[in-house]
Amino acid sequence: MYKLYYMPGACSMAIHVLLNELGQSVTLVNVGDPHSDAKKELLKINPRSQVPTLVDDGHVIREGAAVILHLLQKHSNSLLPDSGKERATALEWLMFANATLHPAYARGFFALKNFEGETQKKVLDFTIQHINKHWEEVEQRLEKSPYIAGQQLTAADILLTVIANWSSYFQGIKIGQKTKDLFRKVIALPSYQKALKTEEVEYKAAA
Ligand SMILES: N[C@@H](CCC(=O)N[C@@H](CS)C(=O)NCC(=O)O)C(=O)O
Repeated sequence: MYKLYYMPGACSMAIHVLLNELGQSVTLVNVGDPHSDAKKELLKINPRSQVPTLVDDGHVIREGAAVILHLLQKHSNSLLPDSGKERATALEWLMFANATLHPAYARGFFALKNFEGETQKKVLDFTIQHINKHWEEVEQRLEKSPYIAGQQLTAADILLTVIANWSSYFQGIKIGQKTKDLFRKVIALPSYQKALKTEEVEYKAAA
């Protein structure tokens, strides 16, 4: 039995969708309120107090990429090719989402929280330029294949779709049409719809 510490719409949503996709039942713990008992409980098992944090039968797994790989290895699925160049490509895009695109948005959130006025504007302009370059790269890639890693849906598509929905916190993020087509396909999955409903999140990035 799984327990997932999550915040509505955060990167933990990719794990939530994945668990649904894999047909696994999960106890969800919302740590969106920083003063809640749930957040204190999370701090006890994750010193960074971040989501996603997954508890798998008493074993705590932190870091989204580690959680995704753990679940994909454990349950039968087609969300990560088994071997070869296809697997390498799917992993590359998963890590791009987790370790390049996610931190780029995180810098934007950091600027919104910690800077004001002209300084905030400068940091945000710079950050949004970077985010837009990343989305351009995604768009170019999707001109060649229907999914980010090729012909089949992989976990990378799910994580990209989750991250894109943070764009409404910022002004000036540009996402191409092929990329939005991908988001529409991903959010149409019953597993994604269920997660949106449970977390009470509206999907805005495909519009
Ligand atoms: N490297 C971590 C980053 C996780 C992360 O930044 N999570 C955010 C939400 S998307 C979070 O928990 N933010 C609250 C905080 O850092 O206190 C991972 O991939 O799991």
